[in-house]
Amino acid sequence: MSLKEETISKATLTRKTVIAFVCFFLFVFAGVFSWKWLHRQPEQAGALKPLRKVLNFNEKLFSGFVSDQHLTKTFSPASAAPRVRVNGDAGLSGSVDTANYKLQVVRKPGDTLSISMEEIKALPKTELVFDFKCIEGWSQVTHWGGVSFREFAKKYNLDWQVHQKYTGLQTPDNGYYVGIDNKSMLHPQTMLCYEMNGKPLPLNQGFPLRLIIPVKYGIKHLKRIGTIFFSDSKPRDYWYERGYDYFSGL
Ligand SMILES: Nc1nc2c(c(=O)[nH]1)N[C@H]1C(S)=C(S)[C@@H](COP(=O)(O)O)O[C@H]1N2
Ligand SMILES: [Mo]
Repeated sequence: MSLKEETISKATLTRKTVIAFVCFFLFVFAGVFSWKWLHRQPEQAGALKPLRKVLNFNEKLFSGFVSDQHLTKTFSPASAAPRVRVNGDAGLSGSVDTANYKLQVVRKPGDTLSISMEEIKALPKTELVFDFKCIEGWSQVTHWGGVSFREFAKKYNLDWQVHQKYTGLQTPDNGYYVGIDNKSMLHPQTMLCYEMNGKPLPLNQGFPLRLIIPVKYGIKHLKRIGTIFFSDSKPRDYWYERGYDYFSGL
């Protein structure tokens, strides 16, 4: 292939140069203008409204991919980290009244089940070793044990409850709270977890009971569950209120 040199007139050169400069300044202007416009927009749940709209659109798109057939990759217990990273302590201040701890499950307003840890531990136990991912950018292979939420819901006849769109979970002091779509709650690997590396959960990692939900980022794995409830509208969510994605799926 030979490159052909082309001679153009001075007028053409001037015209092309002018067009290039006009385009350049138009793009800069459009960029600055869009940026200013964006920052004049009102906030919705901690995020500027147009950005929140994008997050909501992504949620619609990606929630279609949550499926019982897609299991999180699992590892051998030997490959789990012996020292598990601790992150986030909202809702964990204060002590737990271990002797009297009961999980509260609101079947409907005014009808709440109180379930002891003994009752929860009597249910079939499952274990999971998987790569736990935090939205801040770290991940770690960790080993958890508990009862699958599906199994738990079946045992306590929460049938029509889990057919509502969402489950809400909160710490006993309401300091941390999450809302999760029930398709993800009923994923076969989602569990109410009471063990880490074969031992009871440490206090700062959710003792006596936490959520492990591998189809979601760490922010949804609520530590120290006080109350569980169900609803067709989105339950309030700690990080959503601070501008993060509600769905936070993987
Ligand atoms: N109660 C409570 N649960 C929480 C948090 C928190 O601040 N409070 N932080 C979340 C976040 S951001 C992450 S990454 C995981 C971390 O779990 P770990 O401390 O066991 O590693 O817990 C989640 N659950
Ligand atoms: Mo996180």
